[in-house]
Amino acid sequence: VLATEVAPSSITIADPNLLLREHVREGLSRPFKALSSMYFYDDEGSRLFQQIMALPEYYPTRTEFALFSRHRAAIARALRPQNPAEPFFLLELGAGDGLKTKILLRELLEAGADFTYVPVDISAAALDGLARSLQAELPALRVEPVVADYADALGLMAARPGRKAVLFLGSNIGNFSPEDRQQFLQRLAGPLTPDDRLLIGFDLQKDPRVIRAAYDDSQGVTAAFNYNLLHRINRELGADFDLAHWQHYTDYNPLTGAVRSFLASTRAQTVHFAEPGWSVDFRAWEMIHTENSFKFTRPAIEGIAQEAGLQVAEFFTDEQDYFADVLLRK
Ligand code: AVI
Repeated sequence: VLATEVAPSSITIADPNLLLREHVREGLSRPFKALSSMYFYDDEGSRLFQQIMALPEYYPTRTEFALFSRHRAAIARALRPQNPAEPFFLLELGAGDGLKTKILLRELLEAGADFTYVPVDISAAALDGLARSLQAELPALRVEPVVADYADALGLMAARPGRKAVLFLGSNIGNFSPEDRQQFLQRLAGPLTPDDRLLIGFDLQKDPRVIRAAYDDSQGVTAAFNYNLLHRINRELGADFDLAHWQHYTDYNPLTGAVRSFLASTRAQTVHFAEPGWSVDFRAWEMIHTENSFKFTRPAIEGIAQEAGLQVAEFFTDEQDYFADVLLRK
């Protein structure tokens, strides 16, 4: 199975680093410097994220996996059409390695559902690995992988006629700012019909120490994941970030539910870019905000759904109420 590449938006890109360069230029000229976590996921970043998911402190992945095992039959029932002969697309945004999705795919195949699995991910390497493992483990499955970012995936979905069940798992929803999240959900909900279904993974608020440890693990893998953004910028934009003078810093605010990750400049320094005349000054302990990972409550999720024109049809949780996979519909 070959992954289909979708060119970002409708721009013709002669320079493959154009989007990153424009993003970095804009983000590092703000009064509070910021870069999007979307750029974490080059091939090395995706590999590091696979490592994060296996860390003892990083509870979301194994919790959602346990949740899927616990509710596999009910989730499959909720996503597939009532009429078992009706074909549908199972689209997964940000599919990654698809580990927990395989539980659902197996359940649907065993129940004789007629569906095509469309995993969408920004990393071609992650998607190729997934396609290969699916071919080996579930040879009867119809798979159509697509390499695309979320914006393109939304366009792709709107253009694909037929009944859809859309998966957006792993608390990827938590990585949006509240404004971007609402915009994304509205665009996602727009083309859905009342027959379509949406399953979104939300990480729930819990002991703040548990949350904080998940984003500052003892082996330093999350730090390496954050630093990889600077390695990427050095490589792709010819910058000279000296990693000896940057630190990974994370905080969790239990009042807002926001985990925020930063790269802290440990001294005053100037970073140069390949483009002539482009450099950026950093004060000692100035931060680059690199990621949000929001944690939610059930009432907040209901409010978020309502604002996007969606209703909560079912709310699946694990034994500890750490994580929720929420079934939404129009
Ligand atoms: C992909 N996303 C849901 C992860 C999260 O938990 O926000 C990314 C991550 N960042 C640090 N650790 C994991």
